[in-house]
Amino acid sequence: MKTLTLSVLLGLAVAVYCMPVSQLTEQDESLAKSYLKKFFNLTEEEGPAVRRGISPLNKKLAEMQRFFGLQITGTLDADTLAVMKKPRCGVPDGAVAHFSTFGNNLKWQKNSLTYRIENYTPDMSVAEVDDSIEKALQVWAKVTPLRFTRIYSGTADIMISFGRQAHGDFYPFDGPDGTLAHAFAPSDGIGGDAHFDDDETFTFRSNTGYVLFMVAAHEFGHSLGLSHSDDPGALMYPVYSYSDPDTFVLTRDDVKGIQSLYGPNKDPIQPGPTAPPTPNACDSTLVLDAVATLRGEMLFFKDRFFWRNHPQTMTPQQTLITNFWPSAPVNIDAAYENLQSDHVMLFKGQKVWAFSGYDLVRGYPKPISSFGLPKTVKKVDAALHDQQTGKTLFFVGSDYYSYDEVKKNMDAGFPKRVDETFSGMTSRVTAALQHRGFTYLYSGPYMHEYSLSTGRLYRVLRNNYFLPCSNF
Ligand SMILES: [Ca+2]
Ligand SMILES: [Ca+2]
Ligand SMILES: [Ca+2]
Ligand SMILES: [Zn+2]
Ligand SMILES: [Zn+2]
Repeated sequence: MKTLTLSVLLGLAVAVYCMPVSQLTEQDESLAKSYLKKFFNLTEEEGPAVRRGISPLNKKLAEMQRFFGLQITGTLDADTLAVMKKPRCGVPDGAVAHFSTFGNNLKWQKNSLTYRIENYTPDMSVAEVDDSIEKALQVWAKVTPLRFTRIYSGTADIMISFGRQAHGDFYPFDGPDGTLAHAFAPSDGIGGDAHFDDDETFTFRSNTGYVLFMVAAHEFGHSLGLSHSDDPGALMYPVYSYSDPDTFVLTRDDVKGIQSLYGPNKDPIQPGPTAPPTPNACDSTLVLDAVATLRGEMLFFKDRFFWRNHPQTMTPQQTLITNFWPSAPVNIDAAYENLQSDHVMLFKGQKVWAFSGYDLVRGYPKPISSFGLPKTVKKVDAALHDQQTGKTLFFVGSDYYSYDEVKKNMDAGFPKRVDETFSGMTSRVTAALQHRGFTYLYSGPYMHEYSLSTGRLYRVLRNNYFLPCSNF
């Protein structure tokens, strides 16, 4: 880690906020230490502690927090611990960067590579494993001149095996969860090989257990010379997230990474689709899908992602929606926090999902007609929960509805026209939020600040008012 960036980061480490979680235990601290040793090269004897009592541990914590886009405190807080507990790849995280390679131009000096599946997991059929591995290699073959040939005996460039705990290299696995797999950078011998932790439950395509295709596609990125990316949308992000294998596409970050080593695919085949870029808070034309609060934080939804922002710190942290709520929809229409039930509600099409913490509430998803919205309403554009009255407003086109969360029914006299209540709001409301007594209606890249009780418009602001651009 560069010393220059470090001193800047530590300067930011003043405001520490606490999530409503229990105290850190000794177990948490030893978990953090072993995590940093494994993935961020923390060593016990890293020279004398720097002035002002900054220990190597704090330094490594800051490095890890920066990599994952967490608030950089240099101390072990609840958010940091939560990331450390997520299932992930066993390869260490390198320097902070978008796609990165292992350095020294560690790549194969040939485009024709062989692979061999040495053994199988009992979790899946042989045909399913073969198919997952083949498809995972094709992910990379599609965008490069690399071609893969399977062999059934002898030594292949990429030897693929399942094992548990100590399995013949110096990197024993850790039982269920934690590390899912690891792979070695291109070279002779163990180079290029990929090992999967058979204490995990691998699956072909279900979202319970780990999809072997996803884990393998990531590991083969390492087998070909890619290191980890800090782009939370990238395949080479170190934390596992579920994706449907049938619709999976590489992000531009992954494609740029692998093509920096091998160049593009020269075969005259149609270029496959690539994932849209990860939304950027610095994009002044950004139109958010939905905005909501969550226990004092703000959530800004866009595509497969959301940013979390604690108003006191203003350091938005971007993550995949499914990393937080594995059963949640993506590209949502609207969201709000129900303070009465402590649920976060996510809307997509004619369905609504309710989450309590990380968990889907029983009985959800439900149809949006369960709120009493007419069946003709195909989707909700935005939802706003009013803390004062306990009412939730649903914006649909140029109209809005008012739902009473206590009585659990729609208020009479609705729908009303939006501009009847909110002066000047003649365009579609795309997202809505209440904060410190003000009501914010988003429309396109703008945000309108209102008093809900009088309907008076105070200010028109850019989308990034609460979501500051933080490319530094
Ligand atoms: Ca090898
Ligand atoms: Ca494991
Ligand atoms: Ca919306
Ligand atoms: Zn990895
Ligand atoms: Zn291994």
